[in-house]
Amino acid sequence: MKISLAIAKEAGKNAPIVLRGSYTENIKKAAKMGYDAVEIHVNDPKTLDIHEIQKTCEENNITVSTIGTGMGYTVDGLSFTDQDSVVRQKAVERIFEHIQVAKELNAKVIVGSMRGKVPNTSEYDKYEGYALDCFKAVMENAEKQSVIITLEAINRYETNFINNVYEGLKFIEKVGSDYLKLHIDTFHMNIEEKDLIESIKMAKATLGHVHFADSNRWYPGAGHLDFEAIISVLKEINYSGAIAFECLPLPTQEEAAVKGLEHVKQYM
Ligand code: LER
Ligand code: MN
Repeated sequence: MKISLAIAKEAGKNAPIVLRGSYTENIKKAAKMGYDAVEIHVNDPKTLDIHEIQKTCEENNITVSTIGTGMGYTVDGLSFTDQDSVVRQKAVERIFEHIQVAKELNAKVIVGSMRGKVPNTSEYDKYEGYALDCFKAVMENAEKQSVIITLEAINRYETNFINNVYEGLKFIEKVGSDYLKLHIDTFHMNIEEKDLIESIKMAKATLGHVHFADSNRWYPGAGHLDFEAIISVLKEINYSGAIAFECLPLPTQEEAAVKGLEHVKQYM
């Protein structure tokens, strides 16, 4: 399991992105701290200097685990459940662009916030259908490019659509692509799962990506989650993907990155 760190050029004060600023500077910083990988959060992937990122990664012996796409929703309002088919199409096209970049960086693409919300639960099937159509288009493209897409289960205060492992697995089954994997986030799981450990066992081979943040969304070790037990069950199910720290940059960006890694490393 590789340990990765969420980075972005710019992110909101309350966004769970640890290092903010120049991608290449933060890739170097993460490598120096001892991280194996970075998770690049970006709104428009066309703005990334792929060649520079590849070069910096090679020179610093670090990789890109994942591309975080949530800003497509939080900044540009693009989602797979939008009432407007033009917006849904734009959301799909944005993910196509992320897939292109991910292929070059040998990374996976996260679909979290961009799956959207169900605005009217009495029409749940209609909105789920919109999302299914979008995912099917995305997976056709991802399969051609051999890029894995990860669907993140997100807590009820951010979306009412796919909140837990069970719902994620059911949806992935409906899409029916081996390139679509489940993505868990310990912060969301602490709100939604009856038992984190049992839910990770349920995800098993379908698990494709993991976000670590503690119960308060600070770095691992700053809250009350049992990361020893979580890492132990990830090993038990033979999870071989990345664990990316997606947490608040508190008390400072550097302290969150260093202390979180120190806490988790003792259980690896
Ligand atoms: C994205 O990975 C996530 O966990 C969301 O809660 C972002 O706010
Ligand atoms: Mn997350």
